Amino acid sequence: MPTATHCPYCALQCAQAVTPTPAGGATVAGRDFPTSRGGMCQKGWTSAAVLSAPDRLVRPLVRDAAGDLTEASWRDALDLVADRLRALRREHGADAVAVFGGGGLTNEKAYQLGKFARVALGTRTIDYNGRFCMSSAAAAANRSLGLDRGLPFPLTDLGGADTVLLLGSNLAETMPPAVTHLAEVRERGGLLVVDPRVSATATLTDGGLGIHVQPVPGTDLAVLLGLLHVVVAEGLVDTAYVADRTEGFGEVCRAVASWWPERVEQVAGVPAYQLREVARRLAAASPHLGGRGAYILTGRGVEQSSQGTATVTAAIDLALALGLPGRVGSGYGAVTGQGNGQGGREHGQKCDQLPGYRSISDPAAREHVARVWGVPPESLPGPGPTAVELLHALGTPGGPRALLVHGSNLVVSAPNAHRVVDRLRSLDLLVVCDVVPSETALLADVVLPVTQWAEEEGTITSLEGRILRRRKAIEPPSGVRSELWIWSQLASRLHSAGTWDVDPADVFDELARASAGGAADYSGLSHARLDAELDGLYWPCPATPTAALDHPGTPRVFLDRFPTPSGRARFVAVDHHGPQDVLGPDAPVHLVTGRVLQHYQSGAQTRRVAELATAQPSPFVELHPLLALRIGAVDGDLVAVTSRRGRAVARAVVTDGVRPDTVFLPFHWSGPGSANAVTSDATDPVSGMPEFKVCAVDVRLASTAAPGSAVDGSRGVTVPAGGSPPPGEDGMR
Ligand SMILES: Nc1nc2c(c(=O)[nH]1)N[C@H]1C(S)=C(S)[C@@H](COP(=O)(O)OP(=O)(O)OC[C@H]3O[C@@H](n4cnc5c(=O)[nH]c(N)nc54)[C@H](O)[C@@H]3O)O[C@H]1N2
Ligand SMILES: Nc1nc2c(c(=O)[nH]1)N[C@H]1C(S)=C(S)[C@@H](COP(=O)(O)OP(=O)(O)OC[C@H]3O[C@@H](n4cnc5c(=O)[nH]c(N)nc54)[C@H](O)[C@@H]3O)O[C@H]1N2
Ligand code: SF4
Ligand SMILES: [Mo]
Repeated sequence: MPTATHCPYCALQCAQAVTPTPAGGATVAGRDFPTSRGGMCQKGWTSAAVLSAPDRLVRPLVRDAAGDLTEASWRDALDLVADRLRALRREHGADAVAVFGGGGLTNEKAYQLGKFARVALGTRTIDYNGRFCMSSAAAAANRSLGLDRGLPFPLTDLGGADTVLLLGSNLAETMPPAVTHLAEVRERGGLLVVDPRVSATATLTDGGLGIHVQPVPGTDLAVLLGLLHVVVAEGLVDTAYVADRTEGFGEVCRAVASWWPERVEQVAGVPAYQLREVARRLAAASPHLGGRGAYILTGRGVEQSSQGTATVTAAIDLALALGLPGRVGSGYGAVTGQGNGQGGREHGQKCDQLPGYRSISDPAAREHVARVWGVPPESLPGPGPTAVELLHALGTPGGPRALLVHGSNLVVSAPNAHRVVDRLRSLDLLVVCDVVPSETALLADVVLPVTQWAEEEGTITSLEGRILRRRKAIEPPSGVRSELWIWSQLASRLHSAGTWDVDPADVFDELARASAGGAADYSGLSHARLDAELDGLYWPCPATPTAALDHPGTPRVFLDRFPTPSGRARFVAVDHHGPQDVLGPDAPVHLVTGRVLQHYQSGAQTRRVAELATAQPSPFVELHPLLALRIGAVDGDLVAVTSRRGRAVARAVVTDGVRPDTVFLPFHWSGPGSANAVTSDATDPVSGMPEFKVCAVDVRLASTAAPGSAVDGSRGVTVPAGGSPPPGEDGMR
């Protein structure tokens, strides 16, 4: 019997039917669902292969005296971790133990990890890879709209609009099945794509189906200020909406006055006539001028910047001026990335947050959550450092001495990777929970093999804020354990207060209680209720006095009011400065980074799937024919991309799909082709988001460049091959 579940990878959470095979693996088929419409991308179709990766971790590994990772029993591995955590805590204080989580963890795990950090470890030092992903969009939406739900409307609503403006999102490669929801908009000629590359998504505008705007990398904020300038100058503002539903427009009006299109053209390289055309198209699609509706959506291309929060703020300001948010058929949204990128940012993995999207600095929130956890509110630590600050502090005087990693492959995915590897190596204790020997796991002192995706029960909150059941379809290898079990074991060894459930349904019930009354309220939900609702339910979904009147969930938020103190959305004035890593004679070319269809993130999972690895076997760099000519490179040559921090060597793909002043490098690989050896770890002052997308580089043939060093996790490691673990003691392995 197939089990109804959802894809292990991105936030679209395509619906799957997973059937176990007699050999211990599984087959995966598409299943009808509103967002994926039965479809999947190549990663989804091949996702079962990760379950039986040849080097799947099936036993705990502990680094021995010779420096090799060798097998250990669960009892020994957990005793070792607990003993060392206790000692470090005694010597250096609770904050010396740091935790790094992931947006791929289920809601149950994300919640329990936040609780484990605050209650069992008592540390404030916790953050997660969502800082690299959703933090700018979240910070801007919270500030301007009072709430951060990536898409505050169902994805299927897009089909009814005249225009969709996609800012720095390559949906056609990062969520291919979602492109079906743009079909009607394209038929109306209304797809507007802003990307410095001719991405797969930009080509969807070809043939009169829309407009591709190709700015200089890192100048989107100027483009948005220019668009709002045109809207104001040409009298296209929805004045009734601005008066009824917003505040602060006057200041924004003044701020955009100096961003006339010809000035934007100078800064961003976008023709003034094109800016006017885009602004007019958006306005004509807006309801107040009789249009069917317009959407403005942001992706990582504009968010992963040192002015990411400001850029999203400008996108929201533009949407507010046109009267889009909180109207059926129009709106602003951020396209959330990781499988549980939405739920993973609601329940306490963030450094300043408690479950239900509550602030850890809010006395009432601390009181409520502490009661659910059975601990005194004053025992909860305060806010900690954001991800990049946390990573930079590792092993420094006064910084954390230990790090626990759950669901992130930092060595490949964190910015300025050489610095990160350096910091990881300086730790007294690195513990990594993973399903495969990722580059980060290979650096660890202790590696704990965990269950994944189709091997466990749980819930995921998709990019629309829709809570879905992830179900167990196959038995995990006998040596692996769920992270819920690992935390309960460690909590008991650390003599922690509180209860540590291991059944995901029980953990969900506790999460629901902890979230009650918060912005992301799940208190009306349970695994049982979600099992009865095959398409899931949207939050907020609060508990009601009687089950007969269950709350139906909230597909569209903001329809009546914005959850700000005044009930109005806030215009916030911002200004453009540009990326922090500026071009110079040593680094005259823009590097932009991003994704390809076949690989997921650090590639830890997809590089292990034969079909995907064959389709995209190695790192490559896209460069324009003019730049290729200048450095004497042809297709397939090895090219060195060098920044002020490091370099990557990758195969040249010569294409006029990038600007002559820009190269593109995907970040899915480690070793000599690691994009993050090159990227900048400058961060956004509001969100802490690193400037992944744009930095300054020198580009030349590898044979003529100075030698560099590769980023990888090797530390003289021997990883035992997978297989059945030896019998353990007391049922523990
Ligand atoms: N295939 C695949 N799909 C994925 C993932 C994956 O790793 N692989 N990851 C998932 C996750 S976690 C995320 S966050 C999403 C990300 O989804 P997207 O945001 O769609 O993905 P990216 O490729 O990171 O960036 C999108 C585009 O930004 C452009 N860009 C770069 N610099 C700039 C700039 O300065 N301005 C503008 N306007 N655009 C710029 C790039 O050229 C790229 O085409 O994808 C999800 N889906
Ligand atoms: N240059 C550049 N760098 C980027 C980006 C970019 O656009 N450009 N994008 C950034 C973004 S948006 C993101 S989201 C990050 C993502 O980058 P990472 O945080 O590295 O994310 P993944 O590669 O998904 O790593 C997840 C790890 O968890 C493991 N895993 C899977 N399931 C489980 C589980 O249930 N429990 C545990 N413990 N482990 C599990 C996987 O095997 C894998 O090793 O990369 C960021 N880095
Ligand atoms: S689009 Fe995302 S959720 Fe859908 S199959 Fe591909 S990776 Fe999985
Ligand atoms: Mo992401």
